[in-house]
Amino acid sequence: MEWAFSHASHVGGPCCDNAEMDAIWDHLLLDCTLATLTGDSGYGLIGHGAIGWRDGTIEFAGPMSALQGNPETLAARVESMHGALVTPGLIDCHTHLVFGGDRANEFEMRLNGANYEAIARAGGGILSSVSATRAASEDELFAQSLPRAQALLSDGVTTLEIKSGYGLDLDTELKMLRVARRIGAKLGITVRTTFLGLHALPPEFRERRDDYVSMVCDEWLPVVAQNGLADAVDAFCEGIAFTPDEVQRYFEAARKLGLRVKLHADQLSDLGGATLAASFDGLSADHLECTDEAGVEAMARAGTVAVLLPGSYYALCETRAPPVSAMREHHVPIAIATDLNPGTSPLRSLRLGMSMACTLFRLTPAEALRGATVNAARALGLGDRGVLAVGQRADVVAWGVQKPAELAYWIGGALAARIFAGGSEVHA
Ligand code: DI6
Ligand code: FE
Repeated sequence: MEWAFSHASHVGGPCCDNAEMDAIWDHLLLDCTLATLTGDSGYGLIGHGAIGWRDGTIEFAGPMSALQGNPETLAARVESMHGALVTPGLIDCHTHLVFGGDRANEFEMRLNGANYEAIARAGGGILSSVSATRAASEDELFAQSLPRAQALLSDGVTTLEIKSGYGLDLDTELKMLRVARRIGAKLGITVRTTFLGLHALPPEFRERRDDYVSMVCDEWLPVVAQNGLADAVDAFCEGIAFTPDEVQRYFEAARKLGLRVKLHADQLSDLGGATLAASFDGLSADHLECTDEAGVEAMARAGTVAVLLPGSYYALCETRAPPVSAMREHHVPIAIATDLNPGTSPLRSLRLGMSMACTLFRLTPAEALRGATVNAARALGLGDRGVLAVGQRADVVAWGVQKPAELAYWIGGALAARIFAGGSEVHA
């Protein structure tokens, strides 16, 4: 088949403008190397591909040879990508990027011999971020957090999850969730919010654990739900945080309100967190360094996604990697996220997280890309994104590389050339 379209345009360059004609799509990208991520494994690669969308929804994703008619006339904007790799927008399904201050001092302390749990027990750690987050006004918190979201966006993230959990009083928790939503609106990307009420015991409840857990379950959760400020709930189940029994109470309260659950599970010790999350049909269990095979099997049965967080493993100089072979064997979907937080994972690039997942956890580059797209969408309960297919949201990234393995291969830097969210071009 012969076409009369010109190859004179280049990525980022001019394109033809058919706005006055009755083009069928808003935007059509030609000569793409499409990594569709459709199918059960691999990249779902289509060479010499094209992708077109209208009103924010993909209406064509396939080989150029399957386009009907002269491609130049099919959309209001038609551009050649000259073979560039095109993927779904990346999805960072676990972040804590709204917080006040930083904890670079603790990074220094750890490298001078202190350990993460000891710093936390001495009142530093999460509680030091709680003080800074409470002290910041809503506008200050927004101003401090926005550049972190922009950093993720600038290398291809078009959907991200943000947790509360550095407030630990109701007003500050709500402030964090509002700031998270505001970031999504400002950047034109999707922000999903998660209420992390059980993150650490606030200092004012040091002698009253049960009172704190009751208050979160019986008073705060209903307010968060009524205000529509959270898409899911999460807890930190760990020796330095909350017990499985406390988490169970909290999950029961969430379930009554119709909120899905996620869990920080088995990061530093095996408290059976993976099994607990699975028993509540959890969207995901995250970390999982210490999870045993029974936990992996429980996740497989429940369809709970394993979210691996190599940034915290790296920054804490951990040595026990999550049980990736067992996850593969039991067909547990694996997602990758940054865990962007001030204490254990100040990681501002999901693509760097994919690289770390390959080198530290031995994922293949295809598993890493699936982990930052299709499986990450599932970890957020989103069925409308994560693959390039007709009917999906037009969250689309064109990269300055041609081979999908390059996304995890290049360590750091920014490779995204063009970023579209819901069909509109978004810039960092
Ligand atoms: N996510 C968390 O919530 C904790 N660890 C993790 O990976 C604590 C984060 C922090 O120290 O602020
Ligand atoms: Fe986390």
